[in-house]
Amino acid sequence: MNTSVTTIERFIMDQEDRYPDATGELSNLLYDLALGTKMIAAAIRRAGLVDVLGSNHTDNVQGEEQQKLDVLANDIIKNSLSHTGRVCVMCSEEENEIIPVPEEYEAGKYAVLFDPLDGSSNIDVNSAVGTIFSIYRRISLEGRGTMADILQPGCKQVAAGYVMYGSSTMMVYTTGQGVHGFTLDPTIGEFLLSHPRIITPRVGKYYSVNESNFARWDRPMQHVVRGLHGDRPDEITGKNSRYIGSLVADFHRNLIAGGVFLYPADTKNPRGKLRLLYEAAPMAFIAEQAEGSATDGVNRILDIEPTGLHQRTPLVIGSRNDVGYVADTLRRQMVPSRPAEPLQAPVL
Ligand code: AHM
Ligand code: MG
Repeated sequence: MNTSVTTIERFIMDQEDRYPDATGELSNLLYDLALGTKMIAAAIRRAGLVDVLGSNHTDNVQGEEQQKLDVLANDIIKNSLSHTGRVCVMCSEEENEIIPVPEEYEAGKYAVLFDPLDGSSNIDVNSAVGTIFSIYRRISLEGRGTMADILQPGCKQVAAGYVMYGSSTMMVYTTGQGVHGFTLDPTIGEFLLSHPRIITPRVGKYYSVNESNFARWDRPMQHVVRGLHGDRPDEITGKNSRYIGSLVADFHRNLIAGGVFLYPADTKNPRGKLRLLYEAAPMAFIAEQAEGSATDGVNRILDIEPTGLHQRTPLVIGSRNDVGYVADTLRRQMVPSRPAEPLQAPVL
């Protein structure tokens, strides 16, 4: 048995010790999030049993009404953060408006944005889902936080991370000092350092995209994906396809093994499907810190100035050379003098 392990708490504290001016608030905030996500992990573990344990399909063993897991996860994260005095405002993919911390609690210096349970449609089939979070320093000067504290470009994030509830539960985060991964040891209930300083391969093995949207993409995007299939060996070596439909799981696999994830705009989602603030920006911060990159096809994701809480964006993210291939190819294919290729069914 290995008796020398690094808990997430010790790791966060050790990192902070390197900064003499650090007050410890960000460290504690990360630890609050780690605690909240452990509660979500515990709820997910029992998800398949809820109907078995509930007495009448609506009540659980304590007689409380069952909540949908994404609502439960949302409440857990809010409750983990609101009373701490470290946060002035929150905002969640599950809620329409910003969530200022309640008046009875002190307002702190951070704004926290989160997607409490991303990919929740996968829960029913026991596939991986995740929580994504993003932290900004407040820019308002006093009181409860405001919309301005939330609507900041991704390059201003002070921390971002995700927790993946998969075959094991993992937390991966960055504070701008590299990307570090922790695996939850369920026997002791602690996240232990398992993946220090993650660097994503410059060229990946995988591409990840929902191919059922192929006919809804524009021609440049179809050209790109044909290249990823291996149809244009003069441009790029073909890759292997992997797609779960759960951003955290798709991103995590590509982060570790190398690859590119795409959720482009299509005729059904003309601005893309994924949300800039809760999904694209935090993942882009992690990708860049792991030496990968992220773009909407034209702009670096971290440079986009948000204009709305639930703004969507196309997303191309992962291994740096692969994201570069996609962006360069889109740029070349957009040149109006080049005739568009005839629309063909994909070669699968
Ligand atoms: P959600 O926030 O409603 O869960 O939707 C986001 C999810 C992502 O996890 C995933 O990348 C994407 O939707 C999958 O979409 P699709 O089913 O269209 O491929
Ligand atoms: Mg989501």
